Amino acid sequence: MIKIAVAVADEKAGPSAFVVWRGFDSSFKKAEQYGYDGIELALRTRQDISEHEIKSLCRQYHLEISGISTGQVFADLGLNLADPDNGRRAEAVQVLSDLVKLAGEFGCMVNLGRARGSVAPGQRREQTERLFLDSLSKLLFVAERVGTTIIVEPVNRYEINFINTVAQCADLLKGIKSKYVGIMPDVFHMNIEEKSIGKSIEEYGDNIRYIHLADSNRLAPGWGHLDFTEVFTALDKIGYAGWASVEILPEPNPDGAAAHAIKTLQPFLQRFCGGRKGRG
Ligand code: LER
Ligand code: MN
Repeated sequence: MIKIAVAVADEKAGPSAFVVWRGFDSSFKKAEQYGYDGIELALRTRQDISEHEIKSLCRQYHLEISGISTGQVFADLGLNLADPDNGRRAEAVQVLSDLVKLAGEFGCMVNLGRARGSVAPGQRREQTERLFLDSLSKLLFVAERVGTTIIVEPVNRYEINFINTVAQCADLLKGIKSKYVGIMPDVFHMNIEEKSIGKSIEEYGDNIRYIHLADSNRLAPGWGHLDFTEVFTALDKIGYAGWASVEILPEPNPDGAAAHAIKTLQPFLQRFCGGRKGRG
C-alpha cells in the first residue's frame, strides 16, 4: 500500500520552501480533512520546529511525518554537501546531521536534493562526487545510529548540474553498502530527464524508497500532461509500498491544489500497489 503525504513548511519559511501549505497547525488540520496520510516537513534547521509540538499535532490529526526535505538548507542557508570550502561543507554536514537525528525521532526519511551541491565553476565532476560521498558517509554514520534512511533525489538540469537522472543517482550510490541510503525519484524531474519514467522506476525499483509526485508543470496531478497510469503501473510492478508525497505549486491556491492532487491520485492509490485503506 502506498501512503500519501503533502509538503508543508512553517509560516516563516521563505519562497524557496517548495510546499503546498505554510503554518503547522492549519496544515495538519487540513491534511487530515483532505485525506492525506502524512506530512513532509520542509525545514531549514533542527531549530525550526518543536519536536513535541509536531508529535502532538500528529497524534491530534492522525498523521505521520513521511519525511524531512532539505531544499532550504541550500536555498536559504546557502549550504551544500559538496562545497569545496571545508568550513562551509562541515557546516552543511552539521545542519543536515541534526535534521537526520530529528528524522530519527519521527521515524521518517531525510531527502538530499539541491543540498547535495553541484559542480562549481572551475571544479571537476569527480571532485564534487568525492566531496559529496565523503559528506554522505558522515551523514550515514548518524543515520545508521538513529535508524533514518537518507534519500537522494535526482533533480532536473535547470536546477542543478549534479545527479539529474535516476541512473546517475544509482551509479553514484552503488559503492555504498549501507541499507540506510536510497533513491527518491520526483516525477516532475523525471519528466524532464528520463527517457522513460516507467522503465526507470522499474529498473531502479530495488533502491527506490520514496517518491515525489507533481504534474509535468509542477501543478497538482491532473493539471498537466504527465501519464500517472504509467507511473503507478511501474510502482505496482516494483511492489512499491512507501510514501508518495505531493510536492506541487500552491496554485491557483494552496487548498485548491491540495484538493485536486488527492482527487486525481485517489483512484490510482486504490487501483495499484495493493489498494488504499482508510481515509479519503
Ligand atoms: C525538491 O524536492 C525538488 O524537487 C526541487 O525541484 C526543488 O528545487
Ligand atoms: Mn522533489
